[in-house]
Amino acid sequence: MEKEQKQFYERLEQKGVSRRDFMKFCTFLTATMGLSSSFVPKVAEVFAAPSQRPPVVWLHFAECTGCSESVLRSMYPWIDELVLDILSIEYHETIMAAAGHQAEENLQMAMKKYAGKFICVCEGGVATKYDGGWGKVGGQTFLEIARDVVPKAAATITIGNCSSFGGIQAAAPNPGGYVSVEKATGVKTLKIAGCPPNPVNFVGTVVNYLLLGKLPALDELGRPLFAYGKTIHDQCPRRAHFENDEMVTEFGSEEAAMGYCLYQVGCKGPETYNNCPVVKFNDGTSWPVEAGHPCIGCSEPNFWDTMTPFYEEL
Ligand code: FSX
Ligand code: SF4
Ligand code: F3S
Repeated sequence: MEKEQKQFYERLEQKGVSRRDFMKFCTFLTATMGLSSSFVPKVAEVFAAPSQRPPVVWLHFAECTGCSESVLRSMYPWIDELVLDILSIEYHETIMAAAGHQAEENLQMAMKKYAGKFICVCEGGVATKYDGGWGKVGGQTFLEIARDVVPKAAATITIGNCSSFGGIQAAAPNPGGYVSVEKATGVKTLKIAGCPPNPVNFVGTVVNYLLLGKLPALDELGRPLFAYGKTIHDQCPRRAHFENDEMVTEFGSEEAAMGYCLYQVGCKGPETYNNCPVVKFNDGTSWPVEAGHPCIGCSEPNFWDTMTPFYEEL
């Protein structure tokens, strides 16, 4: 174990990440997960000396791949390595080396070998009209793949609004009959909502599972409470302006420059559950409202229909 940890820290250092940077990240992740700081060393251990690497089958349906991109690229430049270190990714169309028949064989083999034991991660909505004819991978429809793979998993995590709630392809008039993975398969899923979702919330969910042996507590929609327990509005640094009726009524105005509340230009923060104001994106750089853009409600079901027009007051 000690040797393994030493090697882990050496690997990080080679990437220019000090032990201090890593511990800072673990502290941040532990706080995001809603655990006390006494868990920080244990969280670090999950990465540095993983006692198990759960097999993962990662499926793509109808989506923009922004979810994978957000996990694999934008956060800490080295987080992709951590994620790939603690999970044993058996199948992932975006990052696996295999292609064609070989890739499909990998999927079949993983499903057989780890039946009832693997974690399924899904991105994208599933077309149901015309026998699922609107979306195929390797000659099989999304619908067939989802119904084949998801029921065999120990648990399914739907990452992003598309797999969790249907997403943009399910927006009216929804010609392909797109639905969430849960609706397509009848299997309850854990939902890392958002378009794109925050990678920290995915990593937090996985670490929770490895550390405590169970998935985190969920809200009634299936979103982890640690991440989706409060509204954007309740955590927003512009909230005092809202209370004082200091409103932006036009983009590019003096009020906008002063960082006033974006409610009147369409902010959906009061009806959106997510932790963006606290966790932020891109290594804690910023998030929509901080950048001067109203929240469009991207972690809520059917937000393309229910939260539009985006620039009109709720
Ligand atoms: Fe959807 Fe994800 Fe938005 Fe894109 O996989 S939630 S369109 S960020 O890519 O599914
Ligand atoms: Fe609420 Fe949006 Fe105003 Fe922030 S900017 S206080 S989330 S309405
Ligand atoms: Fe989405 Fe609103 Fe956060 S648009 S990224 S939930 S601020």
